[in-house]
Amino acid sequence: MPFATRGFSGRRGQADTRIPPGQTMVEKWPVLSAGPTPQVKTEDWEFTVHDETGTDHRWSWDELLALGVEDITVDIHCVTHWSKLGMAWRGVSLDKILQGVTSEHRYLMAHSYGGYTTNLPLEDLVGGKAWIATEAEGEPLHPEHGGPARLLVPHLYFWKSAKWVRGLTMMPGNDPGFWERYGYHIYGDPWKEQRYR
Ligand SMILES: Nc1nc2c(c(=O)[nH]1)N[C@H]1C(S)=C(S)[C@@H](COP(=O)(O)O)O[C@H]1N2
Ligand SMILES: [Mo]
Repeated sequence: MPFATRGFSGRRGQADTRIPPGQTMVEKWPVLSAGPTPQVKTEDWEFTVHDETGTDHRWSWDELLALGVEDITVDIHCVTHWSKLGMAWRGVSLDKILQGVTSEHRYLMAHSYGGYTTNLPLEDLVGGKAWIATEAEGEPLHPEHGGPARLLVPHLYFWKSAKWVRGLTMMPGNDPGFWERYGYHIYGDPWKEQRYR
């Protein structure tokens, strides 16, 4: 092969199995926000889970971190066709948040400071698949990337990873969130190219 060294084709071969169809790898991390960046201080930050009994489960910043943080290395895939591989994150597993919540409902709406919403099935937030991320690439999450805390649901397109997340509401049905109402796919599996409806 005159146009590719063995090293190049080897690297590409490895990356191909990690890049979903229609995606292109990026090195720099783009910022995509539908509105202005909310400025939320950790001392004011609060995370709330609302269930159908009317009970609110609340965590302050310190209470969140006291649940235990873990390091996660994952690939992220944006519906606008970029993927960033091997990102180092730190955060609290949503298993730790949701284990204390009893609900008959099987869907959730994630709510953000600033008003963004996105819907998710409960089964996609438990089982070691989703986190409240507080750090990325070795630094506290920058405000433009959702700091102080955002959802991290790397097996779905990145619009499901709500920045500036402030809570979850249990829902009986799979109601659409912000982008889903504008025609984004209700679920968003990057491996099935579930971009739009
Ligand atoms: N609150 C909030 N969360 C959001 C968004 C947003 O506009 N507001 N954009 C989503 C989209 S479409 C993407 S691709 C990612 C972008 O995250 P980044 O800016 O850290 O790359 O955040 C998602 N979460
Ligand atoms: Mo996106």
